[in-house]
Amino acid sequence: INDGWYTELSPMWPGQGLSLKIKEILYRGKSDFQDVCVFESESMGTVLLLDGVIQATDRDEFSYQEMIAHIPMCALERPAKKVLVVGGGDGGVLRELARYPEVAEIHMAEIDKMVPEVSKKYFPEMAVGFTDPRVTLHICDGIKYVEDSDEGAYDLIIVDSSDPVGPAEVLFEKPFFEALHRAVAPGGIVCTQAESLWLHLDIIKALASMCKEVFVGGSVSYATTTIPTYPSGQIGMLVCAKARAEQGEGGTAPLDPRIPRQAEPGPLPKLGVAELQYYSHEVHAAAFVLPVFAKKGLQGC
Ligand code: AAT
Repeated sequence: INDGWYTELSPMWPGQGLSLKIKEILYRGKSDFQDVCVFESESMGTVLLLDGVIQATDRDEFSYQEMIAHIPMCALERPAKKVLVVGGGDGGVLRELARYPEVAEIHMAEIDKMVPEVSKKYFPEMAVGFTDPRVTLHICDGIKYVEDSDEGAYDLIIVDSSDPVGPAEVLFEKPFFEALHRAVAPGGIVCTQAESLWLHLDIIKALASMCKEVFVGGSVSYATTTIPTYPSGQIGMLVCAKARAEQGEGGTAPLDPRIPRQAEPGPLPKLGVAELQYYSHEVHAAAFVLPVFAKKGLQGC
């Protein structure tokens, strides 16, 4: 924070840093896990930082939150009934899941209780997700929560995690993915935040190969979205489908997540959830089409 400007610096994107002009700092605190800061920016609305890294801004959060929720939800063959969100303490992904009437239970495992508290105060449009009666919030380490879950307990698990420096480091390692694979039902999906093609092709490649080792008989695909306030303006997710239980013909073919199978979800006036702003079935299919350098870079993993 310098001369009224904030610059996002991290060893994960050396030599570059997005700058935003600050109107007013609204909150600065230190939780047991990270520095938490909220400021009003001149161009992007209210901004949430964890350890100095942008997690969400009013202006563009819908891109990431809609895509990480609706791509897997719409790719599933049957509507999800039980969903787990790991991380995601701002509530934005919960808001997106709330759009689906078929969902019966939404569990969240967020490590830091300060994130939902701050979000409820400064980001009402994201935190509205917490007011859905189907949501249960557990404050605990995501890996512990997933390891303690019953086998096949969830139709979908969304890992809305911060970058692999700090408390989220474990969420990028193999033991966590083995636990996720166990906790998701056959034919279900695990969808995790998977960083930027421009900056982290090596991380994505390693993550995708590891997921392929874990999701034997299933499928692993990278989907991309644009978002101006994440590093290099782009982020993606790995969509990992668990092999289906054998059920006769076609039962063993892995799910192709590029095909949307469930209807686009609508608004939810009761909770104050507006129309979708980014996701559509057209955008869903296009998200899996990668530029040549990325397709080449991820080949064979
Ligand atoms: N939807 C906003 C985007 C995020 S939030 C990431 C969340 O993951 C944070 O609330 C953080 O407290 C939580 N978190 C970190 N580690 C763990 C853990 N081990 N268990 C559970 N929750 C955890 C992601 C932004 C991506 C930024 C891209 N540069």
